[in-house]
Amino acid sequence: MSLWKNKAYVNGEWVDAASGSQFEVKNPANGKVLGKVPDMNDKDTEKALQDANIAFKEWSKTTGKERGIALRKWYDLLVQNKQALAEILTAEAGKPIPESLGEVDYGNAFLDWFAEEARRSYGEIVPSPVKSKEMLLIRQPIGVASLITPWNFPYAMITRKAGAAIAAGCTCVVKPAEDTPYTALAIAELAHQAGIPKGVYNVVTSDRKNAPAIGKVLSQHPLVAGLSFTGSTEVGKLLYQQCAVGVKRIALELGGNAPFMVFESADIDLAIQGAVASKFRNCGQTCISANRFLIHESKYEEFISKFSEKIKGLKMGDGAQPGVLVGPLINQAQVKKITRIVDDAIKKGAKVLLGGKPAPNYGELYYEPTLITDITPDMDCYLEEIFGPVAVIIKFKTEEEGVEIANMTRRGLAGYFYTEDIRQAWRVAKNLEVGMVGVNESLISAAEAAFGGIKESGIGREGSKHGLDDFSYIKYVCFGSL
Ligand code: TXE
Repeated sequence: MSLWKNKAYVNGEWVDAASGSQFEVKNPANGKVLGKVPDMNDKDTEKALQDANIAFKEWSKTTGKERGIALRKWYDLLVQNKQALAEILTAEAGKPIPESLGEVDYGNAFLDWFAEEARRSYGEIVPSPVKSKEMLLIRQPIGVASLITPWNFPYAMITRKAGAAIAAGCTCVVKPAEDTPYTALAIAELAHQAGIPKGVYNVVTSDRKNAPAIGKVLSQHPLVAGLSFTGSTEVGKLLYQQCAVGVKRIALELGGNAPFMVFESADIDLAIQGAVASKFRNCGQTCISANRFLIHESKYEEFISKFSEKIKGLKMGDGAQPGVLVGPLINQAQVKKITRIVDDAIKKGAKVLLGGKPAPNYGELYYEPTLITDITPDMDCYLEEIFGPVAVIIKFKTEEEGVEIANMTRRGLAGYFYTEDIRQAWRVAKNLEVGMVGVNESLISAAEAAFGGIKESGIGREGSKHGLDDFSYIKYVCFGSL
């Protein structure tokens, strides 16, 4: 059966919007319409929440082992359908096929991980201060979870959240990004085939214009216990406020402004390899992508010259074509954003060494891999998450100065640095104001590790044993007169 589904998935059924409205989804590589899916609204979302709430009554009574078995069946089907899932992902998100295959592996790892963690949701027996009482702390699922996901990792952001929610005993309503609903629906088809009970995993699709109304329901409806969101800081802050009204749980992953530092003793070839992977993966549209390259003055010229050579060799094009390493941006809004950020830097005195403009010969949504130097703190590229194939380089003289520059941002998701000095490695790892650090490594994500940020990059951790925390609460049970 095809994994391309043109309907939303609610309560185990494939459904249209009650209004019958649909919206088009396009392939960013060539602008071709991939199909139409339901343009749902707040009322459709409310119905999904009600179904999820009914399902919660049964699902929350299952054992961790039973939930693990269910997740494992789903995982097995996702693994078997890896190629087809990656093709859907590339068609709607534009990333090269090898990257999509990597994302499917990465995303599946969360179901694998949480299938096991479901059985390890331990509580505690607390030594009582008095003989007449026994005290226990047990973990319980919070209830119905709202999951709002972005387009840059349309597969893994869903499995990372839904895997944790379902393992904890919650049911969920997912609202995928308007650019990439097909991946979410393909995952739903395989949930269905795997026998995930109706109402446990629901997908509500909508165009951008309905997202605010749906977001309001998903953060404020009385049946919602908590919300997990990955996306922009702007929308994250809004959802945080909305969740505050009903004192709902919230987990936010809001992107970063990662420093990528190269110190005096660094293995420069290793650093270049890491720099290319970190910056140009998914055309730079990754929340943990290197945003500012901070290079020690002793390595500056060498880094720029070697990095430039690598960038020149990156093949741009449709991610479905073999050998392509840099695909299109996701939509016009992102092209405009990148153009604004680069133009602002140029206007304020930055020097463009490579690229620096859109690449319309390839298609409407392509932007040339870009390298810019002479960056100053007043430039947008210094302060903002770039989210495109644009590398900006800053020179520093001392470790202290480098770390200070690295921390001069309101964001704190990931940070990377390259050094062969073990004392420096420990110092800098502790001093960077981020939630995740790569030391001589730029690909750090794993289901086993805790993913998340500090400052305005968000709250909560996904993956690892902490991944269940946002979807469970601790209940204190006191037995008297035993
Ligand atoms: O994000 P939005 P956009 C950053 C990145 C990018 C910028 C803008 O810097 O350039 O954000 O991207 C849904 N209530 N990241 O505009 O709007 C939307 O439908 C509820 C970083 O695409 O935040 C989609 O499902 N939901 C990031 C999701 O929010 C709303 C990933 C993300 O879209 C909503 C993506 C509302 N009012 C962008 N408005 C990361 N952390 O990796 C929109 N949405």
